[in-house]
Amino acid sequence: MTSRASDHTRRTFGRRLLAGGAVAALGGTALTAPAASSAASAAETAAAGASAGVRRAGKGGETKRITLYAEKLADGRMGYGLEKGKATVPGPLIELIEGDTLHIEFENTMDVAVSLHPHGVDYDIANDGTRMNNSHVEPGGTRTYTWRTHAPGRREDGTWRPGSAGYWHYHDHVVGTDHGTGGIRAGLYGPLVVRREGDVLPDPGRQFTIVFNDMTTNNLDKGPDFEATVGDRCEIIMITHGEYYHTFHVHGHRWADNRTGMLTGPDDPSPVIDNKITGPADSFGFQFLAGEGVGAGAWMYHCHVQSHSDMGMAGLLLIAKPDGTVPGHGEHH
Ligand SMILES: [Cu+2]
Repeated sequence: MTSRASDHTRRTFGRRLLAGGAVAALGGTALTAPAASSAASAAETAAAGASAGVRRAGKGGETKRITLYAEKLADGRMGYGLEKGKATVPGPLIELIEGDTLHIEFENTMDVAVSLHPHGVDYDIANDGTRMNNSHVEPGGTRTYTWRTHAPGRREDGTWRPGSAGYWHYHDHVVGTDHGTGGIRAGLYGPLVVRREGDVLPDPGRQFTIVFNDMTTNNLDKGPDFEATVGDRCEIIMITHGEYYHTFHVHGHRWADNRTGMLTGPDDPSPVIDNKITGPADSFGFQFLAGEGVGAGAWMYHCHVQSHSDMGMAGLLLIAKPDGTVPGHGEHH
């Protein structure tokens, strides 16, 4: 834990987390090599599994460490943050590769008890993050939560054990009630992505977390806008919390309804969709090439329950042309 190697791991990992967590605020520049070529050729490259143009997840098995703070924000919301005073709603994007172990040094800076409860990863009961087993954190207290992940494989009895890879999330389980109803409502939730070795990676700064929480999006009355350039490999991590069922829809883009959101080849039977029903604590994610086959524009995403979108559960994927302009958009913005 105090070795130079793990310090190095911690620093580099922290930067990765920050890059992901700050996504919503970044305009950013296109960092991708294949952005200049046509979107179609980039897709073909990805489909062919060629290394040119796509980055892929490396081998898991690392031990990583982060510090996470639970904080009250000035406006009454509550959030998780990687640095004191910098909590966000949603919380920071945490990314792991199957086989990784994550130790989270967790500090509660609030005046109420709080916790950290993950979905999808492996944790023993001492890391459950609930009051039932005393794995919450009192005001001013600290605790180390440990999450582990594993690759898929055959069990001794011959059955297949799924791996940890997926689009998951974490949240409080203590504030308000023993189910964290008050904490989740106030913003104590965030995205967790576990990749399999070889999974295609999105472009840096192009990961967008969208959380339908009650009748808000990311606890905002109107959904936030996200920015990309045509050809960028973007990733949406979609999570639902609260009291209602929603349908998540994106204009002009589609994804496969499977673990990665991508087809593995021409015979992959996964349905291809552009709209998905989602209820409390569901999560899914997918990647898309911005504007593929349709071009730049202010592409909407929204809940497709009509009264919900009418009440503000909608935002924009602002996909710019290489010159930075978004056709048909700007004058009203
Ligand atoms: Cu809705």
